[in-house]
Amino acid sequence: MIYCITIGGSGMLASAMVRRTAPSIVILTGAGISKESGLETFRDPDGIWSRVRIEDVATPEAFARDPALVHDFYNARRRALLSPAVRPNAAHRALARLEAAWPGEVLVVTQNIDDLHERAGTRNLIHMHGEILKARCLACGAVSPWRTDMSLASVCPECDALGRLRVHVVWFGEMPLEMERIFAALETCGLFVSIGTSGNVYPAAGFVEEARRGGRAHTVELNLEPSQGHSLFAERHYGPASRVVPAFVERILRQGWQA
Ligand code: BV8
Repeated sequence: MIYCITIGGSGMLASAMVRRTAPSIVILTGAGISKESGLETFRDPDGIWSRVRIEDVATPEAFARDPALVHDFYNARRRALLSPAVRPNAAHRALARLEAAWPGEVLVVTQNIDDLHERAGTRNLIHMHGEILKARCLACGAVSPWRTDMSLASVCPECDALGRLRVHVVWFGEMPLEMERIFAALETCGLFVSIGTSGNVYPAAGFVEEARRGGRAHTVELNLEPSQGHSLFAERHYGPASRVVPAFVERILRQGWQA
């Protein structure tokens, strides 16, 4: 089945040539989409896991053992994200354009804890691994905005508990967020696109198989290089996200895709 729409110069939908309501699109992103904005990836040769061990900074056990070390790890990444030089790149902006112009639903599911998708204009967004600019209180459970360094001296903005805050991210061994909503979207989507992820971390790495299981999704990988699960994708394009993603979005808006 071919899905094709034509978009008038005004960006409005000029004439729908789709044979049924426009299919939904699910887009999974990973650290690679933010690399050209100046943020580090994890498993590239110069990535974060080349310098620190997951077991020391990204598990609940690590936080229980040495909360100050874990706070320092995320404080450094939060400061990097808040640097004026770090801004959304052309790939983030292309996904926001796709959401605005596509007549069906577009859902971005990001493994990233940065806010670059929001700052580029994406609205329909799930941070399945949490957000570094939020704090979660272990005393009252509140999740609050947090843009400064966090430590054992930090106070919960909701309940005033001292030293009971953790960064609002999903560590290894913890359940990612909004999984039911994600699986429901994967089951019914017509297009699943994976961008800037090495396909090492589950359950995100298994999403392409979930999308294929629904039977109707066309699956696409856009990455710098083939990921662990590259052979599971029906279509693959490699290169920097800031080049490959805008080109793909313009093609989809112009001529749809061959499922
Ligand atoms: C869970 C924290 C269950 C925040 C992160 C099978 C099923 C389920 C679980 C497992 C399973 N097998 C193993 C597990 C356990 C584990 C896991 O997957 N381990 C791996 C290492 C084997 N999974 C979990 O623990 C998950 N939890 O399953 O819970 C459960 C059940 C019941 C009850 C309770 C729990 C939790 C996983 C989340 C962990 N937290 N981060 C933070 O600090 O950021 S994961 C971490 O990896 C980040 O979130 C990151 O986003 C994620 C994935 O990494 P990528 O984004 O892919 O980044 P990477 O560097 O690897 O790759 C970058 C890619 O970009 C590369 O391919 C590169 O080529 C490309 N690239 C580079 N530059 C560019 C580019 N592409 C385009 N343009 C460029 N310029």
